[in-house]
Amino acid sequence: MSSLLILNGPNLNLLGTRQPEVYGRTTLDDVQRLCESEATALGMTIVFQQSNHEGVLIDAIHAARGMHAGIVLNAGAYTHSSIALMDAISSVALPVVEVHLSNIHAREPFRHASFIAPVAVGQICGFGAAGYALAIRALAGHLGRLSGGTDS
Ligand code: CA2
Repeated sequence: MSSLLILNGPNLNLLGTRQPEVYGRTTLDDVQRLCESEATALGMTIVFQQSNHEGVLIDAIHAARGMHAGIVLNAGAYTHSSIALMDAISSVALPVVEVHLSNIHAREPFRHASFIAPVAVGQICGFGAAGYALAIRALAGHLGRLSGGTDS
């Protein structure tokens, strides 16, 4: 059975407790349950992780090689700053779907740029927690695990 790594960056542990007008009231535990349910429906398993530390996120990406078929990544604010995360993704050659709860393109200009996007299969943003389920489904399609077609 294929496994996916769902990796969350800085401050996402606070989800549902602060700034509900931006990020909603869903907690990270809720997001984990949603991801587990979506993966199960697709015959896949997940490992769900969050860290506030760039190096821990990089280690998790490195460790995903040989363990997971792909990665759903919400790198939080590191999205807009971390060449090291971009290099880590390039080095493991695993498909990554970038996800954001908010529509980063409708927010401050500094959030419009992503170091993850150039090395990701695609980006999903602006759909709140549902974006994680969409990202899992997109990754399953990319991996050829959706029935009824060979679409990427
Ligand atoms: O929209 C997203 O998912 C973001 O990745 C969230 C990051 C932000 O820096 C990105 O630009 C977009 C921030 C995560 C902070 O999460 C919090 C959640 C609740 C309360 C405070 C912070």
